[in-house]
Amino acid sequence: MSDQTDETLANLLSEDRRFEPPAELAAHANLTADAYAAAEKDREGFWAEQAERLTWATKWDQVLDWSDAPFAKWFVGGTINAAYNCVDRHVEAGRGDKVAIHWVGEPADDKRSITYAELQDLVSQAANALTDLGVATGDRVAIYMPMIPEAVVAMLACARLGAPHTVVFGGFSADALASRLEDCQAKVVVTSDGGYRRGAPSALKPAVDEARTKTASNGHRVEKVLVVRRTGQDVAWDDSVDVWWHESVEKASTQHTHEAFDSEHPLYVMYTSGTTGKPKGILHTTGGYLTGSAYTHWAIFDLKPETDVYWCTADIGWVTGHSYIVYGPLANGATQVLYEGTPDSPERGRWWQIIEEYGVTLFYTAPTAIRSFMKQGREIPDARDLSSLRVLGSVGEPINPEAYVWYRHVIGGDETPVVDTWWQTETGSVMISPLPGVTAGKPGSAMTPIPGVGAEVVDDEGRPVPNGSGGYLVLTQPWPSMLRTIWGDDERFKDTYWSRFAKQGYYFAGDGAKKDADGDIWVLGRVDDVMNVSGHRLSTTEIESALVSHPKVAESAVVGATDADTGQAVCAFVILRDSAIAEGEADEEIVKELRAHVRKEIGPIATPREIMIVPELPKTRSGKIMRRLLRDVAEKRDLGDTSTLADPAAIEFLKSVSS
Ligand code: 6R9
Repeated sequence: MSDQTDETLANLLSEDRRFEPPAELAAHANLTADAYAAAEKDREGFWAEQAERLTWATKWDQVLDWSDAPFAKWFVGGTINAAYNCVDRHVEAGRGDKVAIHWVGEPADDKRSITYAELQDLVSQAANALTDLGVATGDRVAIYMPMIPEAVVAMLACARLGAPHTVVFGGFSADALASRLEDCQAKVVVTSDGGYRRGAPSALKPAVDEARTKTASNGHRVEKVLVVRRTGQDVAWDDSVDVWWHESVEKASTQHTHEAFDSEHPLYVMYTSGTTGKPKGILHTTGGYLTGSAYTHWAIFDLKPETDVYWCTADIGWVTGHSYIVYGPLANGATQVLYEGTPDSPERGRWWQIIEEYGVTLFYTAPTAIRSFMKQGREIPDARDLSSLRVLGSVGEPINPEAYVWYRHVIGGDETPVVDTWWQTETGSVMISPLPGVTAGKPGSAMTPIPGVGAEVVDDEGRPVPNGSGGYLVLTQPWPSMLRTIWGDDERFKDTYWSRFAKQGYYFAGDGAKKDADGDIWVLGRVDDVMNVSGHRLSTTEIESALVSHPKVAESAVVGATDADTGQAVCAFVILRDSAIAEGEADEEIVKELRAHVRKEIGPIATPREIMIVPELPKTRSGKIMRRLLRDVAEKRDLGDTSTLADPAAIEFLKSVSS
């Protein structure tokens, strides 16, 4: 990729706005510029210092054992309990009355604030109840729940028992659940009767029943299902398996003596989709993972636990919910908002109302959400007082410069730094990000690896590319929160991440990236998102950014479709802003305008062959655009029977393009 057509990146890289950290934030920043050099000089010493922010039962003898690379051991010989670190120790330190979780249910008057002392009781009760159900250290427990406090409690109860959890996103189908239950041989499932979605109860328990039947026919028996009553809807019940939460957990003792586990004891398995085949069970262990999530949450959000109110809008079914709702913030003793619902229910300004009501200071969300708010117009957030905010975070995909600037300007009152955080399920915690009190942010760039992390952009041979060029994003040094393996498949672990640059010993992230003239990193998206048009390499992200920089466009997705003439051709799907729709201009006119706009912004080579105006884009549950489906549409492939598609939004989308 080193010969990437540089002029095609001009749009992104000519973005020259810089945002210095606010003086007040810089003056009191948790992490300062000297941390980079300190970590560079003594990386293991730096990570050992970060591990000191946790409470260990036994201190480690060795920071890192990399002798069996790529199988890492961090804080070797140390013992620790993750749940104790996230809950009990704050109570012991006299902070039991501090709110851990301001839970906001979807029905507007459904809320509950839980202190650390209350959380300690709840987690102890759940640990006792799970023990009664036969869960022992090392057993796997699946969690399939809506965003209710019991989900966090269940995760921490598992951690307390040393029983690795696997949280399966509540929007996944019974089949997806079944394959995960089987892969990790889960003994118990924690679920609820249902959850609320846009004002209506939506069932969860039937999917668990179905998945259980399915796994049984494949020879795996789920022994018990623990069920929270959330919506009160009718559920099928099997007395030999099903147990109500309110009849077990809520009746259990609040006294529970925790045990300390080896630093490398498995904490959880999180399934993530691979490029092909079955999902990969990413394994995270205890001491290193907790060190990484706590350190990064403290450093990147500049967390001041006494005064900040933090809110991450992710679902706990994703890694972001694990590291930045559960483990990082709670290990740091933060106060945070946990929200059950969608951004636009019961009204489009619900998120901003919550920020105003709880005085949220640190906010973490995804570019896809930001772009949908841009689409609705600024009047909605403008109606609320968002002045409490002091750091805004972005995660999940590249953030277009336009979205970054809108986020900072409209949500952040033009004062708050935006931290664009690059990381993956596999990395466990953020690897590349600005530091809010140090970095002069550039819209669209994740900037540099944070202190302690080694990242590079390399060419096909694994050589660092010069500034101004593109290549593959790699991590050059082991880090504490790195995945330890793919559950049950060490070979796939080695093949997927460590074989591409085996000679150098680099971790291959699967993302393309570019270093700008200053050496700052711009993540361009998965390497499979890179198009090749007439021999020119074009990044989908870059063309999407150009489209979104047009005032009529709210969101866009670009794919490369096979083309007889050019190899691949650029096909764009575009969602218009509400204000543009209101003007009523004909689609053909807008398409013409947009083609000219891309040509001007990037160059003729990037001009889309086709632009389709659509009402929605098909997205995965974690908000990533389903590019394979878009490619099928762009290449006019017969999509066959679409009724097996799990996602109703995808089906809606397909209807809109076929009509
Ligand atoms: C945390 C999370 C990982 C993939 C990753 C990359 C994309 C995440 C990004 C970003 C550009 C960022 N990604 N953050 N791309 N800028 N700030 O999302 O984990 O679901 O495993 O996805 O997401 O492509 O490789 P996960």
